[in-house]
Amino acid sequence: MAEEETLVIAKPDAVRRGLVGEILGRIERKGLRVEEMRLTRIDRDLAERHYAEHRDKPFFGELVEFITTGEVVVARVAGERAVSVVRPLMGPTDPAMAPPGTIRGDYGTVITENLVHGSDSPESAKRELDLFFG
Ligand code: 3AN
Repeated sequence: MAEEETLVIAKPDAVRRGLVGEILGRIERKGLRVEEMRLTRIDRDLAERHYAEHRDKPFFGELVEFITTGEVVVARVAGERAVSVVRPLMGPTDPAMAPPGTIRGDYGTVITENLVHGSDSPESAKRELDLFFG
């Protein structure tokens, strides 16, 4: 058994479009648990810390801009291999290329507005969970 925790964020596009239940429902039906969650707004400072690894990327400004445009739902999700299990449920970063059956593949077309964030490693998960729930 490899019980893990990961951070899931339903991004502002998901909240605006009423897709929070759909996103968290898919994660729950897969067999993971939502252990803590809240509707919140991410301010610029927190967004820049959360996305620190992308600071030098050309899309950094757009990324921070978008995640701060509206309310998000942040969730602490736990279960067997939770970090690895959430990623394929989300689908690839670009929704236009994401296969049907994934969250991004079923609901998105625009790379910035890709509905959901999930930590990409156990180390990122720990850092991100500390930022949002520490
Ligand atoms: P993922 O969310 O699939 O782990 P990352 O960590 O590579 O993707 O990128 C973080 C976020 O940055 C993505 N969720 C997406 O919103 C944005 N992003 C990544 N690549 C691009 C890009 N080429 N152009 C615009 N935004 C991007």
